Amino acid sequence: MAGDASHPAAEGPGRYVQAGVERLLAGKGLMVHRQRVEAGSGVRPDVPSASRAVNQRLQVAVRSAIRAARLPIVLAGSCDAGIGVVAGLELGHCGIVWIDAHGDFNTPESSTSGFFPGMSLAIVTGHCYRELWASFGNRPPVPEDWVVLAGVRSLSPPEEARRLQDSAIRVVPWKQGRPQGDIASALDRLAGRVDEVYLHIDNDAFDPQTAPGIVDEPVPGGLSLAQMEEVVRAVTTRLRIAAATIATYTPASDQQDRTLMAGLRIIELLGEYAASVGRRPSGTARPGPAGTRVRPSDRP
Ligand SMILES: [Mn+2]
Repeated sequence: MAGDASHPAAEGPGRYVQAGVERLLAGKGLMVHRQRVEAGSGVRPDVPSASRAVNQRLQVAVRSAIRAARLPIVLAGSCDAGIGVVAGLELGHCGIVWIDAHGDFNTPESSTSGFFPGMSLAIVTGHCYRELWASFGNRPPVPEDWVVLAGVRSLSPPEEARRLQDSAIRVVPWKQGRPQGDIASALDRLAGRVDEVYLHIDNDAFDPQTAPGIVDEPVPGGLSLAQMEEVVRAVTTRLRIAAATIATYTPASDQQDRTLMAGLRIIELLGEYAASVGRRPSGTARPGPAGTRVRPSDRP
C-alpha cells in the first residue's frame, strides 16, 4: 500500500496467497514463482518516497519475470504499484487497460485530497512527478492514446474530469452497472496502436455488491464479475497481456470473502490466458510474446 505495510490494504496480497492462489494457477498447468516486494528499510516516510522504494523493487521483479518468459501478476495494496509495473515492461509498444472506479488521473495541483495512488495513471502518462518517473530509468511516459480507462464513475474534483476529457485517453465510464461507451471499439482502437497491454484492475471498479473490501468508500454502479470477465476476455482476444495488477483488496472491509473470490476468479482467468499462450505452438500467426510464454520445460 504505497510503501505502508501497516495499512489494512497491505493485508490483501497475503490473503490471496493464504486462500490458495498458487494452487489455483498450478491447476492450470502453470509453474508459479511467488515473490514478495516491500519498501525495505531506511526509506523516507513521505508517501512518494515510500512508493518509489517499493516500485523500484517491483520494477526489477517485473523485468526479471518478463525476461524469464513469465507473466507477472502483481497483487498490490494500492494502484501506485502500476508505476513500478509499467517501469518494468520492456520498452516497446505496450499500452494500458486501466479498470478503476476512479481516474487515478489527478496531479498534486488538481488533487484536493493529495492521495498519491490517485495520481498513478497521471504519473505513467507523464503528467506529474516527472522526476520520480525519470528515476525509473528515464523511460518515455506512455502515450495517452495507448490508454483505455474503463469502469470510471467517480472523478474528483471536477478538474480531474476536465483533465481526462482534454487528454487522448479513451474513457469508458460505468453507470448503474452498465458501460457508458463501447468497450469493444475502444479496445479495437487500442489494438490498432499497440500489440500488448498492461492490464490494471482496481477492485473498486467492481460494484460494491461484488467487491466491498477495498481501500476507498465503495462507489455503486460498477462492474459485475461477469462484466469484468467479459472485459478481460475482450482484452485477451485482441491484445497480448504483458503484465497485470489486481489492487486495493482490503480483507478487513470484505464481506463473506466476496472481494477475495472475485479477485481469485480474475487471477484464474489470467492463469487460463497464460496457459493458453504457453500452449500456442510457435510460428502461428499470433504467437505469445516472450513476456507471457510458458516454456514447455517449465510445465510440471
Ligand atoms: Mn485506483
